[in-house]
Amino acid sequence: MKTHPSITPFLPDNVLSRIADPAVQAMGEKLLKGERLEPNDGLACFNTQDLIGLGQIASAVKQSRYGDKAFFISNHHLNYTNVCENKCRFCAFHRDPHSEDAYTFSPSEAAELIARSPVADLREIHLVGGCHPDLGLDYYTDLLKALTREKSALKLKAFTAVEIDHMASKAGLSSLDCLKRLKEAGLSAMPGGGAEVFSERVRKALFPNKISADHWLRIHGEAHGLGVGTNATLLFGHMETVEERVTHLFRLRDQQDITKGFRAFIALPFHPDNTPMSHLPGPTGVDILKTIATARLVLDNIDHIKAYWVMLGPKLTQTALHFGADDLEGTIVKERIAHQAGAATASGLTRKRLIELIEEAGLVPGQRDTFHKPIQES
Ligand code: V47
Repeated sequence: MKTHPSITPFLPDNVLSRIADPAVQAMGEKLLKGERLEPNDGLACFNTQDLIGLGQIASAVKQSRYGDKAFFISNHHLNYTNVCENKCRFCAFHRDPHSEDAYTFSPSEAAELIARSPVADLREIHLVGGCHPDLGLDYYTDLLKALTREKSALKLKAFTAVEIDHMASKAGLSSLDCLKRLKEAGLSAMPGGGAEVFSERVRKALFPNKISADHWLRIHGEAHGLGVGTNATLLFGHMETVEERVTHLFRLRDQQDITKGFRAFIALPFHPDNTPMSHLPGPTGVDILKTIATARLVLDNIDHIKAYWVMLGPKLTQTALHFGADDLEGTIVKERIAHQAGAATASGLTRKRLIELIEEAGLVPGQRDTFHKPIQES
């Protein structure tokens, strides 16, 4: 089955013959023939010492699709509440309802925050929060309605599968019916959070109160069936094995073969500060680049691979754009989840700075919308 566009023009002559690791070389040859990778290829990506060879192949695949372009969006991340009953061990963001710094924005407060957004050409609100024990479905639909601007280019990418499951079970609805209600209220797309790593072993240890991999994938499949495109993530660099990362990527690829609604994949490097795992170092730069390159090669049916500047930092983000990533997320304005866990990046970046980051990396910036459609510059 051929899935990759030809990467031949983008792989300089003799690159494959100069790749030191025979497993990476064999993988490059498969891709040149348009063949799909298998799990043992995914493992070879993680186990190789030849980071540059792996990166050259991943970058050739990226270039075959997008040339020298790299994409970004003018968006605003809004976390409507930090109250969460799941209490995941990797998370520094969640609070108990009565904690001093617990907060929940009312729909009108959220609308007010967005009205004051510093992003002039706002195209997307990325809206996620904790699983609050006391909010009913009306709160979520009112929130979407309060943020919807009729006849506007502004789109709402809202609620992870974990939040959808939470609000559906509290309302006594199926996740599918809940998604229908949210779509009617203005939901355009879903973010990729809450997937963590598809491993029961890790789930039991780190996020036992969260939905399982099967459940997360089922809700995304349901959204795809309703025409709501979604993203996918992998939280890595804590206690998971490389085998578990590979399984995660192949489960996403299998789901996408069936329901076809994933637009982008985002690898989320674990940030340990203020979590019960603060003794861990988080993944290295090499590990982050390998994970992004591997995602580009394995996820041949997911168009976009994001280098999330908030969690990578600007310099590694620029590098990742040469290791298979084609998108660096957006202006964001006020990021909280990674920053509570020690991210040292700015809380948001201007459109101008995102453009500079891409140009400094030797690439051509392209502004996009939520659906990854290019926006013509005015
Ligand atoms: O769901 C939580 C993860 C996610 C930590 O879909 C952590 O376009 C690292 O999903 N260290 C939120 N990661 C971020 C996210 C996202 C970001 C940008 C774009 C999109 C998109 C999605 O971050 C959470 C969780 O999986 N997370 N704690 C931590 N300590």
